[in-house]
Amino acid sequence: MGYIKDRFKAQADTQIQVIKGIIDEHGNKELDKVTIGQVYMGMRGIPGLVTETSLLDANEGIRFRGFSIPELREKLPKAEGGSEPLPEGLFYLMLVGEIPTHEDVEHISATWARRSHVPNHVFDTIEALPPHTHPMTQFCVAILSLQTESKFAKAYKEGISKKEHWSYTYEDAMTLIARLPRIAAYIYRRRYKNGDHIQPDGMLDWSANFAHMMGYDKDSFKELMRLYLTIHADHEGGNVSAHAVHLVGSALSDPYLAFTAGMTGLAGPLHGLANQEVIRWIEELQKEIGSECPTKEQIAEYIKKTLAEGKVVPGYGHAVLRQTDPRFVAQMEFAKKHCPEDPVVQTVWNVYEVAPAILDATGKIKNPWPNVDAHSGALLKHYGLVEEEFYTVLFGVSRALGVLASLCWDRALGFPIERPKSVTTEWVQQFIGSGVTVAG
Ligand code: CMX
Repeated sequence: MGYIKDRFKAQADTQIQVIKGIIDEHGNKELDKVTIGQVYMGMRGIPGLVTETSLLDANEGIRFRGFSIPELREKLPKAEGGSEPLPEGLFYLMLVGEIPTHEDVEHISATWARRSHVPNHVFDTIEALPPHTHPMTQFCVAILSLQTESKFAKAYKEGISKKEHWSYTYEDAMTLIARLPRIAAYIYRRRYKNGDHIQPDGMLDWSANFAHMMGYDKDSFKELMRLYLTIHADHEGGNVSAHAVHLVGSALSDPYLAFTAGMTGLAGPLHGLANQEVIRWIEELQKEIGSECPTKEQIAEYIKKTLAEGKVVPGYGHAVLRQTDPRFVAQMEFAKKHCPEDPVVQTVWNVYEVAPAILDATGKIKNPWPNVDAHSGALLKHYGLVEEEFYTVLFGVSRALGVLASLCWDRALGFPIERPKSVTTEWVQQFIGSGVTVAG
């Protein structure tokens, strides 16, 4: 067993005792009240699951094991000569609960490089899809086809003790994460670069190798990838992609099946696909105005038009956050350093200056501030990665780190199958005792 796996197991064993104590002593304590409004409106704010890897504060933003994004950018190990955190380090932090050393991070990079070989049938499966298939669909299909490699599924079939579930889940998680960049890069080159594929470079870290396989070898793009793959990794457990992985995983579906569920959820425009939608929205705005850099007044008019047409302004709003997303801020800081003059970046910043007041004035949008997706496309486009349909795949590669670390925790802590109670409106009406009946 690798030493990081040992460390994870030791942490999990301690946590099992902590949780046992909490349930024994406080298991009947009421955590919160659930309102009928919450039941109808997407279960907002109901504390209903435990996710150990990160916690979201509505005003402060995400903290990974207690560390904010600015703290992670400062404390996590970096590539030689680089200034952005290595996502390998964040994975270690989410898994083990401590800031890793350089050696720990190098160990993970090397492990993932060693496990990155993707079997040919996965490429054959991708090739069976029409080339114009949306990259997120290709990504989901490819991950499913990789399920043949699941050590968990094989061991379960052979009959293993519940106590061993975590170990096979861990192995699958490590292998799946190791292979995702190759799969994603393959889809990118197939769809947009005439299938002119680039072989991996096993000497590079996970993000740099991903950038390399997509065809982007500039150092600052590799830095962007390290930042990007770090900040998109996790956003506590209730968001669609994380929750889907947890839910499907709770049925003991193996990590490949569970992760695919998360990715099909990430592919929705109100979740991860918003990064594609943001760039489309900006391009349509530029086209309509006839300028690369529309003025703030023109942007304001376009936002009002979007709202009047009954559409959402992509990249703005959030189900939990009530402030500017620190992931937006981190990308803004990166852009200030590397490409402050870029017209799309400038437009993103100008939207940021005018959109919140307009969205707030509607009186119904609870969070008028930008989320992570409002900025990411502008940075990618700056480096020539202009194919916005691919953006959510990048988000997905990063999200694997958080949701698969969480799945390891779910299995190590022995969480049961998830099965909340649902009710009918008739039940609600009886509960209220109003006697209201449905018209007609
Ligand atoms: N533009 C227009 N209307 C918006 C809006 C936006 N950016 N954000 C919220 N609203 C609307 C909602 O559609 C809802 O309208 P109705 O009452 O007519 O149904 C109303 O405002 C209240 O919504 P809310 O409580 O403020 O927001 P929700 O928790 O329901 O939804 C989210 C959150 C993210 C889906 C929503 O803000 C949205 O659609 N934003 C645009 C898409 C986006 O950027 N998604 C990415 C989120 C981050 C991520 O997961 O990657």
